[in-house]
Amino acid sequence: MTLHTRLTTLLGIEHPIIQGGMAWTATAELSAAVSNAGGIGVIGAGHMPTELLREQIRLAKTLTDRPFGVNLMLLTPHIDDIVQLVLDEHVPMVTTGAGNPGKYMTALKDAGIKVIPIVPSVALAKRMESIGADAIIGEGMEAGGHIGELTTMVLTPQLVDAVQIPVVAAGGIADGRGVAAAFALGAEGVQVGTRFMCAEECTIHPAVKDEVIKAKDRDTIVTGRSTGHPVRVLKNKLARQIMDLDRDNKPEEIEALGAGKLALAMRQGDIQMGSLMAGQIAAMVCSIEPAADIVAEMMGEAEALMRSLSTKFGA
Ligand code: TUI
Repeated sequence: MTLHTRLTTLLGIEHPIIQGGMAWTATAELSAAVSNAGGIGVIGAGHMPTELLREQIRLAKTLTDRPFGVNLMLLTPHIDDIVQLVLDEHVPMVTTGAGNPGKYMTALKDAGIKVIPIVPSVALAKRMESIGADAIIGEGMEAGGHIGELTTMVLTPQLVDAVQIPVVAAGGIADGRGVAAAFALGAEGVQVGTRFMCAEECTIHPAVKDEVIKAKDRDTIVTGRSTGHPVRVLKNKLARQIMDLDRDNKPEEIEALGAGKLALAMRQGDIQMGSLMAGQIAAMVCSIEPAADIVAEMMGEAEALMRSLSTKFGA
């Protein structure tokens, strides 16, 4: 059995796994490794300067012949330049996060780019389908980084019922059980972020990988609710300081304190004052492995599990 779905056909990939386009984390090296493994890697543009992203895209093209993507983080002030760059570089696919990509949809589609918005709600999913999205990623609040309000378990089947385009489940998925569960809910693919933080090819600071591996079930927290942009992170000194400011309802001070802190963690390895964005499933990420092993293990487990479930419960 291989899990071929409308998503694998749409993207021309072997396995229905999208690697989360994590800012300062999902670099060309990781993305190319996931694409080479038969999933699709996604470079996280985040707040990256345009020229650096251009280098990353070109590096990915040297590391893989397979399709890869770029995640457009819509809150970044120079997002217009970033969109122009992905058009100029003929990136095969984009995911979008932290906003509504409607303004860019026509230009991206006209360039032949597959557009897969990440949505936290049914309403936004329907809007995205109506303006031509190729698929949607429904991200539950188990995920790391900027999140919505609904869980993956609750969001995924509602999206599947609400739209005709393929639905990809995200948030809380790091092994074959998560993949099989997503398929049971009607998803045609999964997006995986936190587990790929601990891929060998992921270039984040090793101290952050250690924190993910050490994390237990209750070690993440949602900070910054008062800013309107809640963010799930591993608990550390920065997270406690932001929680204090949240309690005192000081969103401007949170924005100021948070600036630059993701790169401080991921690139410089400051695990106390850096922003350790990671999902709840960090608790189940226990080792550093090549991206190809992660993809093969997750898909193998999912296929075996689905087979054994149908034996156990099938007619
Ligand atoms: O985008 C993400 N995760 C992210 S982005 C990021 S960088 C950042 N740093 C600090 C504050 C905010 C962002 C770190 N992690 N995931 C995809 C995602 N998108 N999750 C939720 C959403 C979302 C939320 C609201 C998408 C659309 C949306 O629409 C609002 C609207 O305009 O309708």
